[in-house]
Amino acid sequence: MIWNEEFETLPREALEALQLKRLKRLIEREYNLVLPYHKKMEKAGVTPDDIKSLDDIKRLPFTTKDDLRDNYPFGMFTVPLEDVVRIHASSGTTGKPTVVGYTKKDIDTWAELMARTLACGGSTRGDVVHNAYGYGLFTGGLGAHYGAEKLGATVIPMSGGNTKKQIMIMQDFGSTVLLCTPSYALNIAEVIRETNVDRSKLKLRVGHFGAEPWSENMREEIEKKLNISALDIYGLSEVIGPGVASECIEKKKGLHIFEDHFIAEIIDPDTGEVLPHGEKGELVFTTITKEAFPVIRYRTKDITQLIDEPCVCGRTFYRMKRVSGRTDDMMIIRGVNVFPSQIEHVLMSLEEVEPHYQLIITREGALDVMEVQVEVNENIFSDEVKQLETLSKRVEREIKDLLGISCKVKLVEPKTIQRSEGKARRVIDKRKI
Ligand code: DLL
Repeated sequence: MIWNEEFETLPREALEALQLKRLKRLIEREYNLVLPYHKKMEKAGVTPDDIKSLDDIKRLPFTTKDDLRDNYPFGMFTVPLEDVVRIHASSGTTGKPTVVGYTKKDIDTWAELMARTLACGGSTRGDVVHNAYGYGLFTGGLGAHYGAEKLGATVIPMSGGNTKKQIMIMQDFGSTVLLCTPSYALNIAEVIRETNVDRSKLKLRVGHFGAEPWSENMREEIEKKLNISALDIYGLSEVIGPGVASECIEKKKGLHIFEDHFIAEIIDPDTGEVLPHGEKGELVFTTITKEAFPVIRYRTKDITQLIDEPCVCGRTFYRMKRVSGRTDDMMIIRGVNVFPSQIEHVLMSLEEVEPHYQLIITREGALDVMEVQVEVNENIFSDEVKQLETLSKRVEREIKDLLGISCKVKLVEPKTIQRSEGKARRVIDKRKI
């Protein structure tokens, strides 16, 4: 179901004309109102008058997390604080969080984007939306909440955690749509099984999962265990929060970017050069309708590629492939670039192991060592030691075949790896501690 036919199915040419008009207005505002942007543009030798076509976006300087940190907390806002009605922040791994602000109109835009996202899963006002994204400074909870209300659905503001209660509410209130991280969805599925809840008593139909990387295999696992359609949703607080891009239930292959509000580019993370559609690189966003905190060419560090083929759902927006990792997620193990998603891919293709894993990186002497800790399923764990040994050797071999590096595999008992209630922590890099 398409929520906003007028914009979501705009012919490409009209869409690009709209983007250009909005881009020009944005650059004008940033140049005149935000000192850090004025300085950056001055340094790059570009003024608002230089933006004559969409292609001219390449002339504009990038924005990075460091820019936001340098101007902490509100230095890059375009409006005075009295026009800001909401603040969110994303917790950085180190130091101060990244702070973002919204005007009343921004909140409306965001709600519209999340309503569209839910409509991508076929949801309507008749749905009961179980929102298990965390409420608070994180954009997931409130962002999804306002979108579900805008859709006219019935929202249950659960937030994360207390999984047994979540399941009871799902049964009693008849939740039809589940919103949470994919790792938490698996956690919920596991508790449903352990507590012998009759799956047929749940009305769940679809889930919108995001906020962390996940794989096709993990989608299959969630769909099978929860008996729902699992869709990928993407967003980041610096750009708006959830509601930047979403898969449609018709295709489930790539996420439509809401291009009437965001211009996406893919760049080579090393050179900053813009790459042609279809090539893999770092995703960059310019927000062309936000008021309080718009960003110009924000480097997300997320790795993906753009798909410019038409989609069966009728939306004309380009799609992005699922995010395969982040440029700063990449571990260098003995000189080889390794992304957690690659390991996940191997693990999820094996029936004997469960989708709960952690990667522990240490250094022994001058050598990096990666230990893959993964839970085995209950049947296997009670089997003979020899069988476990064979399995761990097999995992090691499959990882070696894919990545060309050796690692240690530690098969652990079911339920030993800490369960996630939000974003899962997959990597513990002890080399950095
Ligand atoms: O995670 C916003 C969000 C909430 C998105 C709920 C989807 C659902 P941040 O906390 O700022 O915002 O984290 C943003 O999370 O740059 C990606 O690295 C990662 N991420 C978000 N969605 C996906 C996804 C929210 N579908 C960062 N696949 C982003 C992979 C994702 N990574």
